[in-house]
Amino acid sequence: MFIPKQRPWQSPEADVTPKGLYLNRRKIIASGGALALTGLSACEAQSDQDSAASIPTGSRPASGELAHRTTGYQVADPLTPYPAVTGYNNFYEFGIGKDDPARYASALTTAPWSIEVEGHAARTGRFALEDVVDFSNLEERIYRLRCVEAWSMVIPWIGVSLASVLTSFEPTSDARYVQFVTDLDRDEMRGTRFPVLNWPYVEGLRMDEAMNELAFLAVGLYGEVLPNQNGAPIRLVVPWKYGYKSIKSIVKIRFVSGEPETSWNRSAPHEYGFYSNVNPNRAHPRWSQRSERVIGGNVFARRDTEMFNGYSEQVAHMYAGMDLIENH
Ligand SMILES: Nc1nc2c(c(=O)[nH]1)N[C@H]1C(S)=C(S)[C@@H](COP(=O)(O)O)O[C@H]1N2
Ligand SMILES: [Mo]
Repeated sequence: MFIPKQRPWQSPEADVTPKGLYLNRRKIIASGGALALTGLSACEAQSDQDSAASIPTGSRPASGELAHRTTGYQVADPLTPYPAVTGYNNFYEFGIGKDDPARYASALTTAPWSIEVEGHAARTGRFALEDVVDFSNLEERIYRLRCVEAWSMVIPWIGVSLASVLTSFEPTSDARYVQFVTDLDRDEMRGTRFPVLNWPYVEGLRMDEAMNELAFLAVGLYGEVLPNQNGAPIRLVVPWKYGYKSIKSIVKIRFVSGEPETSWNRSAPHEYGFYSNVNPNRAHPRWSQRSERVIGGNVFARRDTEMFNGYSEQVAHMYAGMDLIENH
């Protein structure tokens, strides 16, 4: 069920609760204790926790811990160690080396941050990130990430379902696809001074894919605010597709009627299709996709790559009857 989001000016506590107390209150609610201390009724606290859609908090931490709840999204494999998750990255806006993002992405200004919403939806315009994501209602999801370069990680993301955010913009029936656009700042993103890709980085999903329960918008990982190299302040996570679909540092969301342009498809269409579902049966023209290198453990650690990265149960139905080699 979708509960329409309250606007900031409809939120009584936005103008009466001092920021410090407010943040503190969120922590207390998240830990499930000591409600009496805040002077709030249990009912108010409950509605904060239970609402399916975002109720903007008007605030988000700049760094450090993010209050969140755990969910059933787990995987059997061990988590990739934090230093690897935040030190071995692809974020070409900061350079093409795996350690360039960790080195240079700190230059990106992530607050204030706004997202422009365009196209076939009732609510369009520019929204502060705090009005798009409810930072008092975050969840953790442990997902596998499979890069098209044949390596993989297991990452504990924190964020909100993509469906909850997209629904809040009230897309119309003409919205058959959604496109996402990364920030482009030539001063802060040193890699964009080189024509490696046609900047800004763009990605897209079919609407049913975007509304799938697994599609996620991350604002954190390992219990903390998302490091810049991982796509701060907000990035997509689509665990059944190759990593490049999980676009970072999103500034624009467009509801469109036709298949939108995507950066890697535009750059090398025979190598990277629109769908980009993880598929061990379709080799990349230059290498096999049968197995993957497991990052963070033994340098020789490998595992077999699974169809849809192991998420067939949740996503295979969306591609029934489609030739997944042709529609790669
Ligand atoms: N804007 C943008 N998003 C991006 C990329 C990029 O270069 N620019 N790289 C993609 C690729 S190839 C991968 S594998 C993942 C890596 O995410 P991580 O560094 O958080 O593990 O981000 C994806 N999102
Ligand atoms: Mo990737």
